Amino acid sequence: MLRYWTAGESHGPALTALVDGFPAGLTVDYDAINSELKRRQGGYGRGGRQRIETDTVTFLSGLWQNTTLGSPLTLQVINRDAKLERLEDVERPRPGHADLPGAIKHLGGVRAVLERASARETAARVAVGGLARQLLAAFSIEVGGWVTELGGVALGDREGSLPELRQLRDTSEIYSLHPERDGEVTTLIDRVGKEGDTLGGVVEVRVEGLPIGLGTHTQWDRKLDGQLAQAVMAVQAIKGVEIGMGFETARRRGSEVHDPIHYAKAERTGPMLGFVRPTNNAGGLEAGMTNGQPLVVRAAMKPISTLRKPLDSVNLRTKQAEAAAYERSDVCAVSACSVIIENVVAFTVAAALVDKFGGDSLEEMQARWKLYQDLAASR
Ligand code: EPS
Repeated sequence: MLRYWTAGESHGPALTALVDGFPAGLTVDYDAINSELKRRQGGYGRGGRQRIETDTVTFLSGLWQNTTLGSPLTLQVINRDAKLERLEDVERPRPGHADLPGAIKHLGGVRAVLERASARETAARVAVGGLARQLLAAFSIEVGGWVTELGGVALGDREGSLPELRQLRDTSEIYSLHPERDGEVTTLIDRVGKEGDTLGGVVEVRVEGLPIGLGTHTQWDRKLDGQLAQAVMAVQAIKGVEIGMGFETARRRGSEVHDPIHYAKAERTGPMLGFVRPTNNAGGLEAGMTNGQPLVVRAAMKPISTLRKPLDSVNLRTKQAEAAAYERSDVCAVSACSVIIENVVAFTVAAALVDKFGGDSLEEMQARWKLYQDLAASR
């Protein structure tokens, strides 16, 4: 079983992740992980913290000569703004943040909660995803993510191969597939920021090259759609997750939703084993299993809850009405969110790959992948 946990506070010495069950034999490309970390720090609307940090990954365990050993990996991202010991507590909880429920739950202060609840923690998750996608790449599985909506401005999708779409996205300041509309959105972010407010949006992640049969229909907690929903929903500020046509399926008839099955003999050696589908409303998942089509996951991010023009709150000590606390923050982190969702989806898919093909070594996984493809094609 491939799994991970993270540890670390936003202004503590470092964020770490412990990855367990990663196969032996993968030579790690540090630059590829660091480039995901850098992208996570970017996007229009970020606050002052990103000018302080330069996130890079260090491995503290699990590698020998840059190659995975099959033993637990420890990944570390240093916090330059490691000022936790000097920071004061917060008395006026921010609506929408972990402040109020966390302080009551732990019978303590707000600082103790917000430091861990902070989205800074996602740097560790991106580092782990940056590693996981290297395992996926060894099976020619590719991942890409972008912003499809920001602050109510619908930007939408685009046709094209994943490398083309990623290249296009990288020319956009807000990581969308419509860089020609960046100006419209950055003007909106500037205006809302000046008004002391924040903006959310929708991000989309696509995974291509998946075989039929990752995940399972047999048990609820191993259904891949359920695992993806959990991983994505567990990212800070996410309020909704969709797979494929998602909520829109509820408004349509069955005949307009389900993807017909055709057979094309010429494609029988491809990933679909000849069972081609003219549409992909299922978003690559049927009954908790991949069906050979591209996986499509979307997530809705709420606006950041730290507002420069704060909402009503209550002083936890005096119980008097006061405005919520404001600390340096972002106006909009939807672009960063697209990087985070891309990487948590990559990890979840990599875990399903390890589940199907075994986790001891990359070499064994690749042999079992080939055996499975041959057996499935011979049916
Ligand atoms: C965050 C508050 C801000 C954000 C932070 C998330 O941090 P700071 O208080 O240090 O300015 O910048 O996001 C990051 C640090 C990051 O790297 O993404 C919060 O309260 O969630």
